[in-house]
Amino acid sequence: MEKFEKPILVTRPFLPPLEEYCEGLKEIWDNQWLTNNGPVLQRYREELKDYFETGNICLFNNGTLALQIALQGMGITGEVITTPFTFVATTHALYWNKIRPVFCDIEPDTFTLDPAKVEELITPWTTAILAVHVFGRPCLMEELADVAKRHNLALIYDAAHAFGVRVDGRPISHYGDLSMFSFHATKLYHSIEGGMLAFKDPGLSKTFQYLKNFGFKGETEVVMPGTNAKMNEMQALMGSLMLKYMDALVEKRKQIYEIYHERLSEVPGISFSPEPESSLEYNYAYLPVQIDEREFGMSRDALYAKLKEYNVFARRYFYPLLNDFACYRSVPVSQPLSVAVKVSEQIITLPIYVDLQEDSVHQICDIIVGIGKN
Ligand code: T4K
Repeated sequence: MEKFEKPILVTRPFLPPLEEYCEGLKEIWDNQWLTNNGPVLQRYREELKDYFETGNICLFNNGTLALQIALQGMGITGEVITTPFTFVATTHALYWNKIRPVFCDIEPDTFTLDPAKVEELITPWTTAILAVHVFGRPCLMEELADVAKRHNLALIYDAAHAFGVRVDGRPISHYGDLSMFSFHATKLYHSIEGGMLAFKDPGLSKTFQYLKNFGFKGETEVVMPGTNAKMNEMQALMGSLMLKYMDALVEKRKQIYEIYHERLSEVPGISFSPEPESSLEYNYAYLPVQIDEREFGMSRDALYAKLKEYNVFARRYFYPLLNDFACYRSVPVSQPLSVAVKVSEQIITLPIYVDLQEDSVHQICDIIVGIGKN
């Protein structure tokens, strides 16, 4: 088991050829237009409309602000049922809108909200479900839509990890009332930093435009107390260039996933989520595996620490659960979060990125198998 000479991180951003970005920068220099709905952003928005097969999209400078603005613009208040197994920004977006998060357990295959348990938590104050397609695996969308419909709740998806995912031949954003995508550098698709909302109700478009630009309508009228959440031209340029590489990026990630799967799925104590079904075009955004301490012979935390000795920097996404963070510890939890607790204690996300060489993936697998045996 050989130690890596240089650190292997959980992810590295893909970057298009520098010449392509420089070429695009020339245009931005010529335009002398850097942000505030510039021409590169306008063109990029059209490209994304095609990609997402909808006109109802809005771009932002990051995913967190996009989600905050989504909740504000949709008028969500009171209580929202959400998952504790996600990145902390999901719940922060609720909190910034003075909405009470109600943490609900997840189901064990996709690590997404358990629809039956969501239903148990509905109160007269519930206005929405905020579910997360964690690691890019779709939530149980049909069941969640059914619960939302029967109780007249908005169904909002944090699709930060789900760029490029399609279900039954349609972009994942076509499900639910609204989806938020993150284009952060650590995502398989990025615009350096960036975010996007895709939504059903075209009436929301204007509201989101106002909210991300200080509430301005024209030059002299401010119609609501907005914030500044605009995407700039350099971000839009990166996003636009990245789009044409998407298919190749997903294909490469799939190959990496397959090596890990082949090498590790039979190892006692290591489990993968079920293989994506044929109706799902998956993006291989992350590589989560669960470690059963008893069978593997070592806890997830011990493996995580041991891997570092070999210069492999896996991550424990998502541990701790959000309700265990100091700022959310006082939020009452009225349901045992048993599945979420178990997954959060067992999960480890292994390195996956386009520049990761196949030899390196094999080396990581050799290390893991070797560690498990000792
Ligand atoms: N909802 C969900 C479900 C999310 O996962 C996120 C973000 C959001 C909402 C909010 O969206 P944004 O507002 O971010 O658009 C990272 C990302 O910062 C965060 O965007 C992401 N989720 C989260 C899952 O991961 P950290 O604290 O783990 O990032 P960091 O700096 O430790 O980077 C991770 C690895 O990537 C490191 O090994 C270093 C490497 N890296 C990172 C950057 C930024 C690079 O090699 N190059 C880079 O440029 O949060």
